[in-house]
Amino acid sequence: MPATTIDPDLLDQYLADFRRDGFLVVRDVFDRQRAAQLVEHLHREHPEYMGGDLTDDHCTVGDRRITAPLRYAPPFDCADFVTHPLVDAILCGTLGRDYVLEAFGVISSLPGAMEQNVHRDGGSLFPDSGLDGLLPPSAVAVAMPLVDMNETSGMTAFWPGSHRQSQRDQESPGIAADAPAGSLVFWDFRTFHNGLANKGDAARPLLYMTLSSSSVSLGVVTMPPG
Ligand SMILES: O=C(O)CCC(=O)C(=O)O
Repeated sequence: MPATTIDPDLLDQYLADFRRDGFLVVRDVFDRQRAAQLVEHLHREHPEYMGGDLTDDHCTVGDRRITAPLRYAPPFDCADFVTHPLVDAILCGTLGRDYVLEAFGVISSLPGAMEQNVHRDGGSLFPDSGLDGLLPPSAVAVAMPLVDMNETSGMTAFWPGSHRQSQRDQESPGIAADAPAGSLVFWDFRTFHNGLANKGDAARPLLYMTLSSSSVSLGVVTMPPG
């Protein structure tokens, strides 16, 4: 199991980096065996997301790149990921203590996937006001690469600071996260990013979840007691 104590100074540094850059990579949070076990589960339960014939239950997010929900039940009842103390601490520090889990699933770039369009996942609350860049995030994605993200399998590239900008600076290059299997990658929904090409011969799956601030989640109705 992952370590449960987090150095407060290190956590402050992570939160400062995330607020400044709009993304954060924490390497080697889970051991490689855990990531490999999840890859095995995907091959057995969902070969369609690992290069097999695709069914309807997925969303195409690029050339040979899909995202699909995973049923939160064995073998994908990943409490070690969803409730990991570091994940919780970073989400509490960015979205507030009562953040809401919105989605849980897999993003898979299949062998031969081309580079994905640069995009943001959303998260602009008042797009015409010019104020969005000043606000804290309304939603965050957390991903665990299940295989090494590298030049061959394809990394996720991020445009640091773009969560504060209305447009991306077209001249500046993205920063590619070469995160080993079992790392954690966090990004603010407003941060411009893309998945790079998968030049290898195996799928590159990311286990992921998205979370939102309870103040913007439309999925929860809070009734006053009584
Ligand atoms: O495949 C990746 O590395 C990123 C995927 C992505 O950004 C997305 O699906 O929104």
